[in-house]
Amino acid sequence: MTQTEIFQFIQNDTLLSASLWVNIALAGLSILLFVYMGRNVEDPRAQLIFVATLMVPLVSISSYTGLVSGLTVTFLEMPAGHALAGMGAGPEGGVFTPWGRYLTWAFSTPMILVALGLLAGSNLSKLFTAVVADVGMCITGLAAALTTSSLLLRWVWYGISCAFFVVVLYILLAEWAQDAEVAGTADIFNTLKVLTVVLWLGYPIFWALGAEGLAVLDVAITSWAYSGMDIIAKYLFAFLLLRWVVENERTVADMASGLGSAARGG
Ligand code: RET
Repeated sequence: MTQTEIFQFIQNDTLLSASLWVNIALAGLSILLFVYMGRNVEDPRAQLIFVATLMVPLVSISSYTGLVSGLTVTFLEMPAGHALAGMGAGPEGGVFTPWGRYLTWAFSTPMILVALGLLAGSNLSKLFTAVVADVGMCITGLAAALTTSSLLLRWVWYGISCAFFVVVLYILLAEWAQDAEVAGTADIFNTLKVLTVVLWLGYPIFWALGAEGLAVLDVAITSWAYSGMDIIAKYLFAFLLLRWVVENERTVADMASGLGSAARGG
């Protein structure tokens, strides 16, 4: 199947293409809004939180442009035992695999964690661990989506990805929640933590239920599920975080940073 054919396949499915275009539009608006919101931020730490957060819609607009154009989408024949196996590859058969989504998560989600870690006053060890585990989660999730030789191995990749995810959850829920108390940012951190943990749990659930997993949900519904979660986990999340940073720049500037004391922990 050529890229043009894939592009046309997506355009012909209004529900599917709308799930992608909506995010391109919202990411574009978010970029403009966030640049405007951050125009007077002067503290370097607050600026770093801003830059990390601004990267989220920038990666997102790139990700969705790749998907909508057909560049980062393919149709894969599923291994024996999969609910959609034996359909061949192509628009009439094969499973719609938006692999660009999983790839670009490896660039966007670490930015979310950097922003959260800075907000919580994380030390460098925890920040590094969270980011590396998160990239591991995304890349092994990509491997799960692209493995076509064995159904078992698709789910083995899925399991490895979940193991990385547990590390991220632990740092968010246990380590950074405590750090944020010390840093005096617990209120906003806890709001964003709950938003993040609840929404991020949705991604592996929808992957498992979607066409690439157990095939309970069809392609357009799965795509909308991710797009809807993205809207809240990225743009709403970023907006809440940046609004708080603008209003509390002094608190951010005065935060005792653990970043320089990785070896000592704490
Ligand atoms: C996969 C499948 C394999 C198991 C796990 C997954 C988790 C994905 C997550 C994605 C979060 C994405 C966000 C994107 C916004 O930019 C890869 C679906 C655990 C948590 C927040």
